[in-house]
This record gives sequence, structure tokens and C-alpha cells, in this order.
Amino acid sequence: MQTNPIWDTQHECMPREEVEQLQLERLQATLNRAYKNVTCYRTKFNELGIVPEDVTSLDGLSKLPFTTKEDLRLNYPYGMFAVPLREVVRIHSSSGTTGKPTVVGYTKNDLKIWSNLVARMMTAAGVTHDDVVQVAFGYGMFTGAFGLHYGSELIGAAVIPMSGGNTDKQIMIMQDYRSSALVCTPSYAITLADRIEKQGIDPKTLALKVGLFGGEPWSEAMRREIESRLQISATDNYGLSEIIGPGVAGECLCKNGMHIAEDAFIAEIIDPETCQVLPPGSVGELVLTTICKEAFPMIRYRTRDITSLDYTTCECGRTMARMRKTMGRSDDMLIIKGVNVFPSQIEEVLVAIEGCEPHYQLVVDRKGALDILEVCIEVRENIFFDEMKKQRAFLDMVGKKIDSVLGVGVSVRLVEPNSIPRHEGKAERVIDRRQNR
Ligand code: DLL
Repeated sequence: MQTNPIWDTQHECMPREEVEQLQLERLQATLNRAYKNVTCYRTKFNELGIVPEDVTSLDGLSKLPFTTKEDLRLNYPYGMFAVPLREVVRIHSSSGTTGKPTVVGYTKNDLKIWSNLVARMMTAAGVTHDDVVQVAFGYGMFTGAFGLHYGSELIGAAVIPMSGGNTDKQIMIMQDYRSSALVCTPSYAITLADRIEKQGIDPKTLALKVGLFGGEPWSEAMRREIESRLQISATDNYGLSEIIGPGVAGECLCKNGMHIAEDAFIAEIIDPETCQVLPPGSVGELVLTTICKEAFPMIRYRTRDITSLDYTTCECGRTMARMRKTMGRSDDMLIIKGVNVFPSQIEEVLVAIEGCEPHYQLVVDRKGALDILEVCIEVRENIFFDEMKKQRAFLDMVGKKIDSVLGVGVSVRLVEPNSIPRHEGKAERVIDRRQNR
């Protein structure tokens, strides 16, 4: 019996020249459709005196204007759709909490492609039709749950559409239904691990073997922690609703970068300041263009996510470029006393320190003209010592470690176990109070 049904070697292992040829053909078709059907694209192209036929090579993509979240807001709700609403069969939106959400649509064919991309990514992460997949992402407008749900079904796995939250019930279902694959945000995986421990359950008695985590940034240290506490193999997957949702990129079992589905998306890395395309291997902002989507084509969408791309063939045989774990976002990169700080850098330090929980929050404030960064960390029950002297030494050690990585002084505060709010979805890592000053 076939155990890996969605291992699309024809596309996933395609020689690079063929990938690029396929991308160019699909790009040209997308540009024509977008220019013809979406006023926003037509206006922007016309302003620059460009027509789709001008793009005769992949390099030509750099002549085209970017699309930003602001464009989507201005065209709320359906202005960026390239098909009439009667051809749209599903609507989702971004997880943004402020202002109007960005609305995205899918045709029947878009959903088919989406399920296929997610199934491919899940197969690469080790999921097979023998698995029982517990989806603990919130079902709703967020693309995470539905994306992984339909991907699992396509593989032939049994899906448990648990949705987010209700942690005790999640654990009961996990035990009783023998869930073998867990799908959620990495921060929720830690919450589950905490509760499993608290209930005195030995993770080895669970049937869990793999975890597919995404939707928010997480560090290598956090991966190690999840893997050892839940006794699973944890892989990272990346996506964004504007592009398709999950399924844009995902790790294979080599866990050495997330393979981008380059037969469906073109990835570029730009300097977020100058907007110039950077050479392969550079660190910068990821820009994505969809080349298969009908309802909601995105041309040069600025993701704001900072990463780099590796075009070498992976040990697994896949030729699809790999993106590194994101190092933060170009827009939530904190600038503290002039130094660029990514929350992920602090997380790496914290998770490596014995006694620190990966539950933390960064509070940025301003005293006079001076930025202050306070790192609030939860400590394990047994470390939350009452002895002032020991506590001061611990704080001092953590502060010094962070300082040596960031090159900027921070103040560290220990907070009681479980005092930082838990989220069923994405964790809220940064509170920036400077805007209100
Ligand atoms: O988070 C789609 C998704 C769901 C991906 C489930 C993977 C799994 P949005 O809500 O539109 O879509 O948020 C997209 O989340 O621009 C990144 O900043 C961040 N993000 C998503 N996945 C990762 C990841 C979904 N694996 C925004 N690592 C993106 C780091 C991630 N950041």
C-alpha cells in the first residue's frame, strides 16, 4: 500500500531551470488575468507605463509594483478579487485585530490547489493516511484550521476538527482518540505540554508522533523543548492568508528550512528600506507572488517577514527553495535605543536558560527620550524563589545574556507562573506603549 500519497516528485524535485520556466509561464498568465480583472493592478501598472507583456523573464518581475496590506484595506472587501463573486466558493480573512480585516477569496480550483499544497507539506513533515490528526487551530475566518483540515483529508488521514482552546478536552481527546499528529501554534503546543505535565500524564503514553506548528514565529530552542516535552517530531510551516494560508512553505524531516511551494509562488527577498531585490542568500523581507490562484492573485506582496532563501537541493531530494525560520517582521522589529531588536533573538536566549518558561512578554516604553525594553519572563514554580539575593543573581545573569546578544541593555522582570495570558491562537509577545506617549 502507498504510504506517502502526496509526494509530488514531478514538481517538488524539478530541476531549477524547469522550475523557473514553469514559474515564468504561470506568472505571465497571472499578470494578464490580474491586469484585466483587478482595477488596483491595472492602475498601478498604467502609472508605471507597464503592460503584462513587458515581463519576458523572471528578472522582469522586479519592474512591477509591490502590493501591500494598505492596498487590500483600500479595496476592502472584494476590490482585489479577479473573478466575479459567483465563482468564489470560500472567504477567509487575516488574523489582524485592529481595523478592517483583509478579505481573501478562493474559487473551487483554488481550494483544490490549496489542499494539495498543504497535503504535500504535511507529507514532507511525516504525516500519512495512517495518522489521526488533531487540528487545534481555531476554525473560523483564520486559514490555519481549514487549510490543514483539507490537506489531511486529501492525504487520507483521519481529521479531528477540535478547534482551538478547551485544553483539558484537547488532552482527553488526544488520549482517547489516539491522536498521532498535532496541528496548532507552537505557543499552544507549550500550553498543552504544561497541562499534560500538570495532569501527571506521561507523554510517552500518548500516541502523538508528529507536530506541525505554524502561524507565528518560534525558535529552534522552542522546537527542542516541544519535541522533548511532547515526545514528537516538530516541524515548522509558514503561510499567510493573503497568499493562500498555510501551504506556502513547510519543513521536511531534514528540518533545515521550509520548502517554498515554488510551483505556486515566486519568492523574492528585498531590502525593506530601499525595496531593491537582494542576491540569493541575503537576509531581507520576503515578497511573494502567486502564480496559480484565480480568485485572489497577489503580485509582489510585501509579507514584512524577514528571512533568507537557500536554493541548494535539500538532502530529502526536494529542489524547492528553503526559507529560514523568520527572524521577525520588518514592521514589528523593535528599535530600542537605535538598535534593531527581533523578539525571536530574545526568545532564543530565554528558552536556553534553565528555569525560564517560553512564556514571555516584551514591554517597550519610553522614559523621556529613552526607550526602555522590559522582558517579563515566567519562571517554573520551583525557581520562583523568595530569596532576594538568588533572585537578583538570576535576573542579572538573564539580563547579561540578553545584552550580549542584542547589544542593548534591557530590564528583566520575573513574573509568577501562569501570569502571562495564554492564547489559543497566536501569542501576543510585544506590548509597545511608546505610541501612547
Ligand atoms: O498564520 C497562516 C498559517 C496558519 C500559517 C497556520 C501556518 C499555519 P495569517 O493569519 O494571515 O496567516 O498570518 C500570517 O503570520 O506573515 C507571519 O508573520 C506569521 N507566520 C505564519 N506562519 C509562521 C511561521 C497564517 N511558521 C503571518 N513562522 C505571517 C513565523 C509565521 N511566522
